[in-house]
Amino acid sequence: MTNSQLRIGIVCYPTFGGSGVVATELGKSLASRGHEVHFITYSEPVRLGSFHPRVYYHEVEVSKYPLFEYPPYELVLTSKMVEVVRAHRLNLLHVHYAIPHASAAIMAKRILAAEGIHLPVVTTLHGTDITLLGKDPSFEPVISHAINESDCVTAVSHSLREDTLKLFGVQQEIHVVHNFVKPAHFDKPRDVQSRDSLASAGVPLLCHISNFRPVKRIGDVIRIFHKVRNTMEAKLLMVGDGPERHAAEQLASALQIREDVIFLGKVKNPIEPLLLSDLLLLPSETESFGLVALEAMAAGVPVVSTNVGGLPEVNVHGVTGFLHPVGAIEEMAGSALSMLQTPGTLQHFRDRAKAHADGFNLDHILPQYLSLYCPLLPPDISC
Ligand code: GMT
Repeated sequence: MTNSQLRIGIVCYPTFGGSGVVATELGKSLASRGHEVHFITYSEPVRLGSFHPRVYYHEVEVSKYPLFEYPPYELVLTSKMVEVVRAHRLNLLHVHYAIPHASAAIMAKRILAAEGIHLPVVTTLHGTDITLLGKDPSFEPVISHAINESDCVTAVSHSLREDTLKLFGVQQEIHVVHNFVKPAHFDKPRDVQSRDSLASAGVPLLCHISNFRPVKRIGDVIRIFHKVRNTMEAKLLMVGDGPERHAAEQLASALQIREDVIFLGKVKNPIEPLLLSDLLLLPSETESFGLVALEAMAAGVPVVSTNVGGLPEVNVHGVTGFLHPVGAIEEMAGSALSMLQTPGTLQHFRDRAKAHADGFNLDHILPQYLSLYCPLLPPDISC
């Protein structure tokens, strides 16, 4: 095998969601190992940051032609994939999230095949593409087709793999590759000034980070905190924004804890507020993995979460935090208090959370992706 580097296209949602974060960090890491990485998406991925050697960004711009009541994003994305593969002689396309990325990639693969260009497609399933959209019959045939026609399919947890097999007519093997963190991102001293601006010394700071969609059960976050607040002084940091924010603010007012709940809005890098926090609340209805739980743990922040989906593969009950059934507000508040009321106990959980997160170090996960890419690549590509 000679030393030709991989030229890979990565397609993802560029926004704050975990799938975009995972795709972006994976791409940056491949580039830092000498591979050429082309992001194809409708705006610059939020975690891309400044210039990185061997990283390129191709924007997908949808025409505003007046006849289009629904702009055909998937078609424009497909054409962009074809254009970038041709122009940069990509060896592989890795698409994150089934709809519309995997289906567009399969169409691009067909178009290129007609020109004699072989384009392997790796699809990573992230969660809501399967657990929410997958339940909608209007998407089922497209998602099944995209999964079956991909050259390799991965899911971010065993739980998501099981859900995919249950919900879709899938003949493909589905490989589990867990999400990851880069420990270097978390090796920062606590910014005491910022911490003091949120909560006085000795007052615990609880945190929730999400897109504030119904699936995150934002009302439960506020109710759990209310119970904690009834027992001890504490503050809650709400990071993110979305459809449930207004209701959450109203609930906090109704429960008379509004002044102890800080709604920060969207933050580009959630690691910063995590590094100031003492505990993460994640009472989601469903969570294929829960990247924010892993990021919290890597920041030395224990997690009180539900025991759904992939969360038990990340958060270990009684070790890195606690897991309870969906809606078990009393139990989740009790677990939070059991850690927060004794500083020694909290420190044990913090240490174990950080140690456990190291098992999800990008250095362990990247080789798993490379070993899946390798058999799909020409023999002269080093992987
Ligand atoms: O939470 C969402 O709805 C956004 C979605 C995304 O695109 O980031 O999150 C899913 O993918 C993440 C990255 O793999 C997982 O960590 C989240 O658990 C998953 N969300 C759900 O399953 C609800």
